[in-house]
Amino acid sequence: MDVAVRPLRVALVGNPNSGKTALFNALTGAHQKVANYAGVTVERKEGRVLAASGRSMSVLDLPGTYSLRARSPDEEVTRDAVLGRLVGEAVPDVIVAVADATNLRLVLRLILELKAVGRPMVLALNMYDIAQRQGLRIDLERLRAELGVPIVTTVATRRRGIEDLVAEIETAAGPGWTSGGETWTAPDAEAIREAHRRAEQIMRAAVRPPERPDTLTGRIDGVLLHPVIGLVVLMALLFVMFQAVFAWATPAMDAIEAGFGLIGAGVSAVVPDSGPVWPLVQSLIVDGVIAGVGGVLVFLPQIVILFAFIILLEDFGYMARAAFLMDRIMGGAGLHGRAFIPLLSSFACAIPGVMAARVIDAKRDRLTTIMVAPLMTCSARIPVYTLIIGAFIPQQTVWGFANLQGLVMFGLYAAGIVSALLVSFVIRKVFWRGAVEPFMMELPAYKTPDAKSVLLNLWIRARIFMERAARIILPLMILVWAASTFPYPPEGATQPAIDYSFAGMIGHALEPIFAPIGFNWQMVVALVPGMAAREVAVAALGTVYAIADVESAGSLLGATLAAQWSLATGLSFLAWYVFAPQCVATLGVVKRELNSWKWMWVMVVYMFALAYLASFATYRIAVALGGG
Ligand SMILES: Nc1nc2c(ncn2[C@@H]2O[C@H](COP(=O)(O)OP(=O)(O)OP(=O)(O)O)[C@@H](O)[C@H]2O)c(=O)[nH]1
Ligand SMILES: [Mg+2]
Repeated sequence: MDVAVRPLRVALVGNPNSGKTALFNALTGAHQKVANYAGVTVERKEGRVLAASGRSMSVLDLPGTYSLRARSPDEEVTRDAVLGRLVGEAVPDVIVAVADATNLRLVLRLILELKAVGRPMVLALNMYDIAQRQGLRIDLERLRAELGVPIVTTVATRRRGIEDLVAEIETAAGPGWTSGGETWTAPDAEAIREAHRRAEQIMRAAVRPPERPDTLTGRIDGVLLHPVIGLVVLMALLFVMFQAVFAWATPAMDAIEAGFGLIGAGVSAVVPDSGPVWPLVQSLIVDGVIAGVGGVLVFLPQIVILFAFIILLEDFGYMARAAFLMDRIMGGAGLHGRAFIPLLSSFACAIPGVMAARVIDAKRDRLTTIMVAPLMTCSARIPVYTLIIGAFIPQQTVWGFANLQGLVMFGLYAAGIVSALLVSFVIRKVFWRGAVEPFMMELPAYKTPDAKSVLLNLWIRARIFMERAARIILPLMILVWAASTFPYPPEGATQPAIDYSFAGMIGHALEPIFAPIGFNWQMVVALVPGMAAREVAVAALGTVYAIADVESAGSLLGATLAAQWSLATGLSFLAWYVFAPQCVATLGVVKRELNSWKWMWVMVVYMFALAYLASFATYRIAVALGGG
């Protein structure tokens, strides 16, 4: 390729949690996920920068690693990117070693390894603001001399030092490029010891310990990592989170509902309701789009509140502590300590959760984690849970302070967590035995969350939710509406029109399978498109009931369900959604990550079996107790 037009290839390499992604975002204007724990990035991501000189650069953000001697799948990505082993990808022209300036010891060894690769290199001394605040003295000249690489100090989150870094990268690359695969051989034990010695020597020569060491982190940890107090704080945080999801979201949800109600009424008023086509158009808009998509968008405030909590805790640096606290319990259930972050990510969505399992190096531990990740309560379940809780659980205060609906929500999340622990315990017992690896996660220093970055993250979450509504839910709802409307009932039909439609036929055909767990045919109609994405079930229920019974159109779905379903049926539906693998996208990712159809099918079968059993038990018990 013509050297003059080919963009300069730059790879960001460094220890986990050193700010590579923050730097990548600052360089390229991307919005990749940044958070204060190790193992956030598990894939390579590429972005473009235009240097002031007009030269174009292609920047790679990579998973964090301590060494090129990779152990886990995410570290292999980094190693292969550095060595130019990725398919269709050449070796980088410049390696940017990203270092947390407050934590140089470990990264020096990595830098020495990277130097052995022989590419031009620049050291970005990131988190320089924290280093300065602590009074850490780094002799930059000395460090530069010892390492033999140019150094730029950066504060990625404040975009400080970015231009200098770009300029240094250009200088390091020189006018021309030499390409070709790199030969790098893993160092032997003696070479590793030598690198240790060299790193210690450089530390002593160039770094003076801080005048004000970070005692705050230690003091906070004394409380938050305490085996008893720490767990109490963790439980209290979760409790407050679910209370907030219910208590604070209500006004905003009411406003959104009222908004969609107004739009629906407006459409009904504007569109004539006579003629062969107009009533159909009106039904499509009011019963299909508004009852469906609006019925899901109503849950946006809850999603935002839940994520605000999660993002704040992540940025503060609490999540790694929660992982530490849970390690004993998770280890007892046969889960690797590093499974915590993948499982935590699954609260957003099982897909990033399954991918985050790449940080686990032991194959079996990774498999176990992936198999249970979809049991964690993803945000697509929130609309389903909230709808049913709102319809069947009274809005009342228990024990004088707790909101009962919030408690039930807490219980559903707990059910997901407990079942994940139980299933992994069984997987361990049935498929393999042996000790779980000891916990090895670095505890990051506490950081004050940055308001701008929190808001940006929140916005990204909200946008994902709304885009799903537009891309997945809207088209599916048009299908559901059509299937529920056509064919028209025959002359002289006695039942509601929907009974004669395709949807009605499918629902009635499958109803016997679901009757033992208390589901009626309308619910079965909702489950089928709900396989695409869980919240579609809520949208589909909205449409099915809107078409079946005009008076319940739009915002009153909860009230309709409360009138049409027994309490036992409502609870059974909740139990179904705790366990059922109602998401084809997750199954696709599981197949891809494990490279195995077999394990994907094992997941489908075990989750459906659990769902059916749990719903059956819930329904029967509720009926026996008088809830039928
Ligand atoms: N104060 C300060 N915080 C920073 C700076 N750079 C990054 N951070 C914060 O440090 C944490 C880690 O940043 P990331 O960019 O996610 O780190 P990473 O190296 O990509 O981490 P992995 O993907 O897990 O390897 C986040 O909470 C950032 O907001 C910095 O220069 N100063
Ligand atoms: Mg990252």
